[in-house]
Formats: sequence, C-alpha cells, structure tokens
Amino acid sequence: MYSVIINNKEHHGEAGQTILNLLHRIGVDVPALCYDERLHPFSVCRSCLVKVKGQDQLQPACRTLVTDKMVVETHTSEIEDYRKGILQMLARDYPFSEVTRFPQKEFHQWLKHYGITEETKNTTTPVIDSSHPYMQVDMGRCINCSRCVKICDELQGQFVWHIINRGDKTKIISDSKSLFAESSCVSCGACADACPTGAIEDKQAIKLGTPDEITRSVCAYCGVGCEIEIGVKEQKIVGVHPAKNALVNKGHLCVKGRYAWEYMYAGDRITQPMIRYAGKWKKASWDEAIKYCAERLTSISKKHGADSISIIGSARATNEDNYCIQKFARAVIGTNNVDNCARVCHQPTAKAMSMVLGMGASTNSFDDIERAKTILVAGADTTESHPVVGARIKQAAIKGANLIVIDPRRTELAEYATFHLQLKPGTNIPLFHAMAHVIVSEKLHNEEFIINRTEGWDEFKKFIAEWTPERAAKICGVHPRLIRESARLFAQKSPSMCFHGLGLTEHTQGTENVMALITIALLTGNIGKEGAGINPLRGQNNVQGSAVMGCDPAVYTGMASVKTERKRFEELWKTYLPATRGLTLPEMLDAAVAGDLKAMWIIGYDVFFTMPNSKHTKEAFDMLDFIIVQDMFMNETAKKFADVFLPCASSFEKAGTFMNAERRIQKVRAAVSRPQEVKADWEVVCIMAAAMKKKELFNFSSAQDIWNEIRDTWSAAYGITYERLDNNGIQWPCPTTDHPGTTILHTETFPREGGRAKLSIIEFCPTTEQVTPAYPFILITGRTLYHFNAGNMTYRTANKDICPADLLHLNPKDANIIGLQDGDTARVVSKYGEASLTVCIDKSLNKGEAFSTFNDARVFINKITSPLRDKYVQTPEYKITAVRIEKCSA
Ligand SMILES: Nc1nc2c(c(=O)[nH]1)N[C@H]1C(S)=C(S)[C@@H](COP(=O)(O)OP(=O)(O)OC[C@H]3O[C@@H](n4cnc5c(=O)[nH]c(N)nc54)[C@H](O)[C@@H]3O)O[C@H]1N2
Ligand SMILES: Nc1nc2c(c(=O)[nH]1)N[C@H]1C(S)=C(S)[C@@H](COP(=O)(O)OP(=O)(O)OC[C@H]3O[C@@H](n4cnc5c(=O)[nH]c(N)nc54)[C@H](O)[C@@H]3O)O[C@H]1N2
Ligand code: SF4
Ligand code: SF4
Ligand SMILES: [Mo]
Repeated sequence: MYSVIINNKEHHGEAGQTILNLLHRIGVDVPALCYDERLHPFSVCRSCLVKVKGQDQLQPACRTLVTDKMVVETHTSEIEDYRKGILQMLARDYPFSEVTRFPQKEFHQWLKHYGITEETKNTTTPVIDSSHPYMQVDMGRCINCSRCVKICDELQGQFVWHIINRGDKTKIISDSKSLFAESSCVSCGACADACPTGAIEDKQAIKLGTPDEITRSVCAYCGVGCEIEIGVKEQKIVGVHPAKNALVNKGHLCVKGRYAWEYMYAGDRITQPMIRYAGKWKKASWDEAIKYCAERLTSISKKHGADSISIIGSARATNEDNYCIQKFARAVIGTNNVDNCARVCHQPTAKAMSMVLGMGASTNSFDDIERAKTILVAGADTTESHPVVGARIKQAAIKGANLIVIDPRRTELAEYATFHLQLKPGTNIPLFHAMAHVIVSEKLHNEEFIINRTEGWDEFKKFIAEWTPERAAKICGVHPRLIRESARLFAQKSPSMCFHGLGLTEHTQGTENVMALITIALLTGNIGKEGAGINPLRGQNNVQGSAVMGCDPAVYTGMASVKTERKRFEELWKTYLPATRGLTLPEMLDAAVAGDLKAMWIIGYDVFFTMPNSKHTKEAFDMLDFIIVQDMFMNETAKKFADVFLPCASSFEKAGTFMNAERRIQKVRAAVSRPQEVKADWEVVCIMAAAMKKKELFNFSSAQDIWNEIRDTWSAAYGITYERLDNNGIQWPCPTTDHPGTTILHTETFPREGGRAKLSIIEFCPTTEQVTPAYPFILITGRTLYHFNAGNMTYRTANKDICPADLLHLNPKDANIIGLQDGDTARVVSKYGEASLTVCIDKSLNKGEAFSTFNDARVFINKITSPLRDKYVQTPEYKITAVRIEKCSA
C-alpha cells in the first residue's frame, strides 16, 4: 500500500494503480475524454492532467502510476484553466444543440461543468450516416478522442475505425472509407458504448431516449453468459450495454446481447394462452388452458401409462424453470421422459467428459484464455457462435499466444492461427490419434502426470503406435507435417487450453471425438491447472443448466443418476418416482412414430424446425394425440402441431439464474414487468402441477424458493445462495456458503473410481453418410453471428436487415462447375429432402464441401439433414449430409 496525498488528504493506493484509478476510487472527478477502463491508457486528449509535486509539467492521470508519498493536486486554478482551455478547443465547431438534446453524454456533461455553452459560428454541419441498422454515425460531433478506434482494436479485434490526417484535419473513418454499413463492422456496439459525444450512437438510444433505471442481468442468447445492464424508461427497455466490471465479458458484448432484444416487443408475440379447436386457434384464459391440458394429460396417462407422455425442458429458460419442469415430469406425470436440447448439441461432451474425467462440465474458466500459451480450438466457430470468447481468443493470439484451429472451413480464427488443420468433416479421430502418436513417439508426453493421474497407459501406448500421421493424413486430408508441428506445439508450449464445439459433437462419433481430444490433453498434463483444460463452448444461455437441473432422462438434479439415486430423491421430494428408463428426444420421436408416445409438452424448444430429417419429425408429431408448446412466439412446431400454446415471460421479465459454459451461476433479474397474461415458465409448471393435484410438491412463491430447494438436492451448489450471487456469479462446485466457488476442476484427482482419468482406446468408425455420384457434396450446417438457432428471436430484430436469409456457401470452383454465381438460387437435394437457398461464393470452404446456417424458416434446411446419430447419446449428425447441388432456373 502506498500513501498518496491528494488535494491535501491522505489516501492509499496500490502498486500498478494509476492516479486516475485512485481518483475514481475516492470519488474525485476529472475529465478523461480518451480514457476508458477497458483500454490501455493512451493519453491523447490531455484532459485528465494533474499536478504531481516535483514534476514541472502537468501529468496525465490516466497514465501516471501512483508511487509512495506522491503528492497530487487535481483542481488548482492553473489546472482548471488548462482543462477548460482543452475543452473549449474540443468544442470549437461543436454542434451545441446536441448538448441540449443528449445532456447525459460524458463530453456534454463536462462542457456544462466548465460552463462552455457558447455556440460558435462555424458549427459543423452534421454528416449523418444512418446506413447501419443499429448505429448512427455523425462525425460532425467527433472530438477525435480515439476511443472508438482503440476499443475496436483492443476489445473486439475488428480494426474497423481508423484515424486519418493530422492536426486540424484529423478524422475518424471506417474501413469502408464510405458508408459504415459497408465496413467490416460486426455490430458489437463497443465504439458507440465508448464514444463520449454520441458521434457514434445507438439508434435505439436516439429513438427511445435515455434510461431512468438500470438493471444488471445476463444475456439470454449464448453460453458465454455475458453480464448486461438493461436500461429502462417508463417500464420499457431502451437499451442494453455491457456490465463493465463483469468477469466473463469484461465490458464487452456481441451484437445479440447488445442490440437484438427487440423481439420482446414484436407485434406477433403471443401474450395469451391459446387452444386449437378443430384446426382453429382460440384465445383462452389461463384457467381454461391449464384445466384443458391437465385433463388431457391425465386421461392420456390413464389410458396409455405415464410413459406415453414426455416433457422437454428449455435451454433458454432459467435453472429454476428447468428444475420445476423435470420435477413435474417425474413427480407429477411419473415418467423419466424428460430431455432438453443439450441432446442435439453437447450431450456427447457431457458423456465423454463424465466417462473419461468423471464430470461432464468444462474444466476451466474463460479467464484462462489469457493464461494459456497455446489455445486449440476444434470444431468451434467462436467469433460467430461465442463472439465475446472469440474476441478474447483473437486478442490472445494477437498478443502472441499460439493458436491451433481444427475446422474443415477457414473460420475467422483460422486467419489468426499458427496452424489451421483443415480436416475433412467427420475425421477428427484419426487427426487426434495422429497428434497423440506424435506426442508419445517423440516423448513429448508428461510421464509424471500420466503415471500419477491416468489409467490405461500401457494399452494406450500400444494402440497409438499404429496411428502415424501418414496413416491419418490419408483419412483426414491434413498434411503429416502440419499434424506433427501442431502436436509438438501443443505439447511443448504449454499450458495448452482446448476449446471445442459442435464440429466434434454433432457426428456419429460425437462422444468419441471428445474422448480423443481429452486424451491429448491428458497425455500432456493439460488438465487440472491454469491456462489449460477441456472447455466445451456450450450453446445456449442455459443449456448446461437445463441438463444439470435434471432435464435428462437418466439424471436428476445435480447430475445424480436415476439408476442409483432414486431413493434419495424420493425422500427429498416426498413422493414415489418412476424407475423405468426415460427416452431421449430422438427416442421420443421414434416412439411416437411407433405409436408408443402420445403427448408432448415442449417448453422453449422449436423441435420440429431444428431436429434433422424433418420428415421423420413430422411423422412423429402427426402421430401424437396432444402437444403443448410454451414459448414467446408461435414457432414452427407450434404453428404446425400444437394443440395448446402457453405464453412465457422473456428473460427480461423474470428472475432466476442461468449457468454459463464455465459452470458459473449468474443472476437473472427482471428489468421490466411482463404483459399481463404472461407467466414465467416455472409458474406455469406450478399451476399445472396444482391442477393435477400435486400442489404440495410445488409450493414455490419465487424463483429464490426454487433455488433453495435446488441447493438442498445438489450439494455442489449448496454454498451458492441468492444473497451471494450478486455480480459475476459463482462457479460450482461450491459446497458451503463460505466457499469461493471453483474456477478449475480436477486439480488433485478425478471424480472417478480410483481418482484417475482414462486414456481411451477408440477405433475410428467413419459415418455411413458418404458422398456418392448422385450426392457428390458434403453439406455442413452451423452458425452465423447475426442469427440464433431457430431464429425466432433474431429474425424479430434488425439483425435480419444485416443478415436476411440462410445462404448456401460454396467454394468458387464448385460454384463455377455447377454454373452458380453469388446471389443465384440453388436447389440442394439429399436422400431425405430438398431445400432452396441463395448462393454465396466462399473461399473458406474446401472443394466438395458446402455450408449453410439453419435459422431461416423459409429455407428449413433440416428438411434435408441426415438422420444419423451419435452411438452413445443420439446427438444428430448435423455436420454431415451428402447432397447434390443444382442450379434453379428462375
Ligand atoms: N450467433 C450464434 N451463436 C450461437 C448460436 C447461433 O445459432 N448463432 N447457437 C448456440 C448454440 S445452441 C451452440 S450449440 C453453439 C455452437 O457453436 P459452434 O460449435 O461454434 O457451432 P457450429 O457453427 O455449428 O460448428 C462449429 C464448427 O464445426 C465445424 N465442423 C464441422 N464438421 C467438423 C469436423 O468434422 N471436425 C471439426 N473439427 N470441425 C467441424 C464447422 O465448420 C464449424 O465451423 O453456438 C451458440 N451460439
Ligand atoms: N441443421 C442444423 N440444425 C440444428 C443445429 C445445427 O448445427 N444444424 N444445431 C442444433 C442445436 S446445437 C441446438 S441447441 C438446437 C436449438 O434449437 P432450439 O432450442 O429450438 O432453438 P432456440 O432458438 O435456441 O430456442 C427455442 C425457442 O425458445 C424460445 N425461448 C426463448 N426464451 C425462452 C424462455 O425463457 N422460455 C420459453 N418457454 N421459451 C423461450 C424461443 O422463442 C425459441 O422459439 O438446434 C439444433 N438444430
Ligand atoms: S467517434 Fe466518438 S469515440 Fe470515436 S474519436 Fe470521435 S468522439 Fe471519440
Ligand atoms: S457472446 Fe453470447 S452471451 Fe455474450 S452478448 Fe453475445 S450472445 Fe450474449
Ligand atoms: Mo446447441
């Protein structure tokens, strides 16, 4: 601790702290117009100058570190005059009408503070660029502070804004040198968030005004779990900004968290229950709808048995919602037929990690990104799918971390990679085996870790000796030299951290792909320490939570096995629980086709639209007697098949918790009240339970009540109370109320019998979905930044103006052979169906491979995707479908 005298008073500062940091902490305000806490100080505006005793010149507070016994003056008349002069200079030509219009802007407040109000004659005429759907640019208001340039470079890594010219002619322009919308901007809004004048401003703020109230919460899109600040005015959201001190996102957001919340106010949001009688939807009261559902479910159960009913939890809803959903399935209906969309996503990860490491959850934290020397990203398009993590990885690579990207496509991260292993889709296992072979044969493995912490080493050594890079290269198409160099880099430049996505899991070998990846981490001792680990980039905001809460046919809350822990749960819930094995979602569809499943209650999941081979899904739904859909919107499943629609509250309108990809439980807070007839998912479940005469099991009056019951059933979360969940959340395991939470798992042992992890022996068994002369292309499906999954939310925002449709990405050579050009319409035909898409020529794809997103209901790509599934957990092989591509004549 240093003793620092500021304006004649003693304060305590720390080593490494700047004077400005200290001033902020003690509440002394000075203008700092180029400073932003998220950036390295660069001190161009000179507005934060202070007097440091012993120095002749005034010093920039943002860049000067405190030292012991330092004496600082911040507001002498000399400094104040100087500052006023700087502000006057910046305000020369400034359009003062904007100061009155937007008084809260930081620059405007300082002008007011220093009494600078006079409008000069030469006020610049506004040069407004409204081309971007979310941001307006008016460089007439720019004071050249450079915050936008710096934040785009240092936080997002997009390098959109540039400073040109010098002196009076200095200007900020985007890399399009023309309209902003034509630049390489990814719409994260960091520049608009940082701009002190409003020269770059959110259109939402211009249109809706400034908030009177701010509520901290969590983004409801992806599994990164960024913390947000929701601005509310007169009970309506007017803007969302990043929480500056959030551990996960560090003051950053992507376009979805920042701007894509307007679905909340979509004109076609359903705000009242509805029942479909003889093909026609009719509005109903809650009493009517619930009574109807309860009667139908009861009579189906009586007639066909409890196992003829299934319930699907929502990876978009809170932990509390999902806890109630699975408890309802088991304790009210009496079935283990409950699942969630982790099934089609990272269930292979959960399975592989629990088989091999003993626990199906991410081992490390996002904060390890900056600690890793090598980062391996396999089958994950992070800058599209987990953009805030993607930006952190990109920054790490820019700062010198080694990066290995394993993906059949040249993703954005591949551009920053030391090595890009552009394998053929579906050949992960040979590639990982060959890397393991190199590590073992070149003795780069961590013998001590292997001996002390793993089992199966002798067998593994024998097995892996056969997997030379030359053998693997023939299958995966990656040059043996690249395989060798990547393996050496991963083993030698550690700690090495693995991230993976659906490029591993959504394959017939999904679970085995993840096991093979884990093996490489185990061989090199890269588990259980900082900057390392196996880190699945979980999909939706609460997909990890939905599964951990027990929306899974084989596990109860806290990943407790139905097989072994039934008795404990019967005692906890004070009711009989079913012992029969539950069905997974793909099995439910099969059972429906077979006539064994009769009813489904689907909460927050557009099953029909997002399951593969939709002909099969349709057959299944056609066979069901009764379907309830609970959502904000009439999604594709509801439109075509539902008998009852129950409207739900959005995450902005309810309280609860989400669990992000790094096991962090974070608090979701209601920022606005919900439409009158709309309920939180858990409330609907509770009233349904009451209607089915099980009220006593669902006596909850708040999300917190539910959370407390969850704590009682799941010891690893017992220490996480709502009171402790202030900002930044807590990562489980957290067994006691004074436990800080766990950032890194498996530091000492693995939670398996014997405490060791397993080196797995995996034979490679290729998918049977292969190209043939009739279907000569492999279609990969996956993500794009602007749309989210079923598209029900993002297509109801201005994201659709930036990205209006699903596209078919094709290598230029392939397009040329077929005679297709950018913008043409192509017909894509598989053995299962056909779809039409607009063509986008894309060099990031290898020849013979095509790519499309799956968010656009008009395209409905799942009409053509393959029905094949992972052997262990039945995750669909969305990443490989053999197709034929034809030009559509107009
Ligand atoms: N913007 C946006 N963000 C999202 C979502 C969204 O829809 N939009 N969805 C969320 C959800 S639910 C999820 S699960 C995550 C998914 O996030 P990601 O896992 O990043 O998703 P994908 O883009 O489907 O697939 C990732 C990559 O796998 C590659 N790939 C395909 N086959 C193979 C293979 O055999 N081997 C390897 N190594 N790679 C392969 C693809 O080329 C693709 O680049 O994103 C979440 N975030
Ligand atoms: N071809 C192809 N298909 C795929 C994939 C692929 O890569 N390729 N990926 C698959 C993957 S990984 C996934 S996860 C699935 C995702 O498929 P879905 O789970 O269907 O997609 P989402 O859009 O995430 O969300 C579903 C619904 O939840 C609603 N919702 C949002 N918040 C709430 C809430 O709080 N409560 C309730 N009740 N509803 C809410 C939304 O309006 C939306 O309709 O798609 C899968 N389908
Ligand atoms: S546009 Fe805003 S943030 Fe960028 S230099 Fe100008 S005033 Fe600063
Ligand atoms: S990275 Fe994910 S959690 Fe963060 S703002 Fe974007 S969608 Fe939301
Ligand atoms: Mo997902």
